[in-house]
Amino acid sequence: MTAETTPPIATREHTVEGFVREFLRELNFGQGVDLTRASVNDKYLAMARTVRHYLMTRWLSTLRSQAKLQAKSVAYLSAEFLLGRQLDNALLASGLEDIVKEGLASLGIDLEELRQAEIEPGLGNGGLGRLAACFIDSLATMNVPSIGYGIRYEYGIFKQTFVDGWQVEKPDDWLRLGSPWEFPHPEAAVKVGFGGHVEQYQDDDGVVKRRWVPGWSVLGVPYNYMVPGYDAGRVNTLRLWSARATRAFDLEIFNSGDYAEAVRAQTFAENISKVLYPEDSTPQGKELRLQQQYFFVACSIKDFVDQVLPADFDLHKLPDRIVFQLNDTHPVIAVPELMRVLVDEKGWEWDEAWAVTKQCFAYTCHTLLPEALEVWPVELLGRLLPRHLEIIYRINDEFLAELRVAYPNDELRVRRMSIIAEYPVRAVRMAYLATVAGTKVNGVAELHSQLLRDKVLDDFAAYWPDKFTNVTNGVTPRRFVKLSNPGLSGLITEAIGDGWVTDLDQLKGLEPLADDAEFRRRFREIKYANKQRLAGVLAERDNIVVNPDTLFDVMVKRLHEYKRQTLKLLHIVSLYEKITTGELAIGDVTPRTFAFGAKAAPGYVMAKQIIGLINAVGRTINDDPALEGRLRVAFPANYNVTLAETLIPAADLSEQISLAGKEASGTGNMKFMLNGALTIGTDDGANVEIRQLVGDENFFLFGLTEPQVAEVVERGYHPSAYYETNLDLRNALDLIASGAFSGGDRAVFEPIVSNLLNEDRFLALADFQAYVDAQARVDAAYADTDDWTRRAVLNVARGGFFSSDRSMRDYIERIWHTYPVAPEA
Ligand code: 26V
Repeated sequence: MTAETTPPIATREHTVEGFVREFLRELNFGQGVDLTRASVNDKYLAMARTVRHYLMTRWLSTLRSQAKLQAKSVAYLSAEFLLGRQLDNALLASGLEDIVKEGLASLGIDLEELRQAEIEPGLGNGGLGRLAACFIDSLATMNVPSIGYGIRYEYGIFKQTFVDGWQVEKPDDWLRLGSPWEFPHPEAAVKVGFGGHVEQYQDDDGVVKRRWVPGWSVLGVPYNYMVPGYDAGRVNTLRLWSARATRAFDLEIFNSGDYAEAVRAQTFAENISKVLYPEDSTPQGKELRLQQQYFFVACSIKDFVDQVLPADFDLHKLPDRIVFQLNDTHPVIAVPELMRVLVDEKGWEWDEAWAVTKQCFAYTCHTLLPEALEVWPVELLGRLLPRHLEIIYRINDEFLAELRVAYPNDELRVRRMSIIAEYPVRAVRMAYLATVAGTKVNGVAELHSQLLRDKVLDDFAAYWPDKFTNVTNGVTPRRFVKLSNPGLSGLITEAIGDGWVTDLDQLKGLEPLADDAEFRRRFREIKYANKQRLAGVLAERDNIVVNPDTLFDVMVKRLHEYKRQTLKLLHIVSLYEKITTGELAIGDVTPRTFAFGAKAAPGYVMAKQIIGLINAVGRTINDDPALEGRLRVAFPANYNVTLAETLIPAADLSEQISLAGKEASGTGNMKFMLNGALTIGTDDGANVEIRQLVGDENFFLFGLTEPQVAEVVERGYHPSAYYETNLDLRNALDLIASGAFSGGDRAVFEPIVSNLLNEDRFLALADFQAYVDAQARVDAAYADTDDWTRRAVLNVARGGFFSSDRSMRDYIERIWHTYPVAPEA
């Protein structure tokens, strides 16, 4: 279309009056209520839709310029996007905060109340899902053409409640009050097949070919979400798929007259996007999970090829137009799916299709735990996706043939590298498939990438050294500093201007201010106010009382043995034990609030036990008058993005205490640093880089290093030896075993104690003394309040590297080779 014939896009008036008018229109005509009778939810929905309208012009012009320019895009394929609340982010991106506040106030409405009405979309488990959300925020802000593809789970990560201190899960019905941020497009639904068989046939030229005849199919309905960049950049799209029964399903069964069966079939189809799997470390190998993976990936590829690309697009040029980034192995089935589309549907030769396919993918690995590496039994994959299994076999055959040429006398190595595992059952190793198909494979922090190369994927790194690279994770400063810490943001902006929000390296400019007493005083004041704010939230939300005058020592992350919440607990129990026995005078104890936030996978028995123990210890300590309130344990239930936004800015101390070599990166560690907490941590994941940047003197390092861990394990680890020789440790463990925290019942926490004494897979006992010593250094440092603040300022000043904008730049330069494209004015 020429400029003259390009249809106009509506705009909105950026004034208080304009906003009020739009808001009332939404309330009256959208919600169908009068202001005087409107519920909080009515007002929230009307306001959300109004704010959304203000972003629409940018969204439409982004889409328009993308259609016109056909610039190379990133498709971020992820089973999880842990978005957090949308309203604040949309207000920030649209620059409407002040207008909205004033406009609502003029109607007697409190913005804060409406903010609280939003239920966060918790469509992820933890770090991996939140990382995806940070990345799409950065891509939009940096004007990079991109689209996120994922699943619109009807139920996100479960809601955690505590009953007598034990975790009880409740469904997360996040859509119950309606979701104003999504745009459903049922008319654009795509069909996805499952099951059935593969048949052979002759094409018109008499060539023998194979094609898939699915046994059943479902529809994927796209729901679009705006991903607004900060400050007038692009508004990109996140497209989440929801499963529906096909019409054929309904009609067929309706015709057979079995109404109940028709409804059952519908339910069956819709189950696919019903619920997010809450296990984030031990894949259960569940059929429904594989259905989810194939479902969203098949929808996404079809969407991109049939809808996003112009009808006349030459698919041979696909690698110039798209890169599919595989967020862990969850979407890896996209590889055989693209092959199937090109070979079976488009009629390409195998080699031609493979040449294109292997240029279209890149793979990010997010773990090091062997048990977290996804493997799909051939039996299951063949039953659900028979054609894909054939394709995987052929990819593997050709790969192994290539290897036999490269390593003619090393059949052992060839077998090791096979995409198909033979033991304990024949199964497809998804990480290997991703590595074979991807142009690049990256880990998420320096140490992690190195361990991937040296251990997990060593054979592949030897064969393709250039394929492997590192991109250290990052977090979005918009949500995790600007929005969640307005006090600190204001102070920073006052000192160095507001460029840091999109160029976080500018925080460097704060460094000299670490030596400015007045700056430190104000910094401290802000931290104190954040603690007060948190205290208010915890009182209201969880009925938990905390004292802002104590050191806030915070550990928030999924509950997992490798992350070692028990190590922190042993420190707390040890302190308590010493106080009760009189070894330590209460007056000598640094007043601390030990905060935890953690969900355990519902089937992870040990993790749930640990939650029970943390709460039991907390109850005992919080109720013991002898402690004079100097020690408190605060474990608010249902830690989520929203709570993180008040917890992290209030922290003094960030606990990053995983066993070295186990935490791929961590991203909470970065959020704490940027909010002025000091880290106590092991040499693991991104902690390594944090410490390098902030300097040893501003980081409390402890514990075995990864090579030391490997050596200890190699020699044979005996946790009981630590129990025998370390009196403090023994006393702490004995106190737990005695039933002191379980009303005298010794059986309750026996499994935890005996696990630590006999197995202790993650060497908590080996690191106990080093950890306690590091905590003593924390106490000493904290005693000098002003110097602590100086170090906290340095943490902020040196944290710029951890912006997800920088991560995106790294992906763009080293993996994607895409370019920014600003939307049309
Ligand atoms: C695995 C599985 C297994 C099957 C069931 C569902 C499910 C869901 C998620 C996962 C992912 C586990 C890997 C993961 O979350 N890794 C984390 O990624 C963060 C971002 O890179 C990183 O900071 C954390 O260190 C890493 O543990």
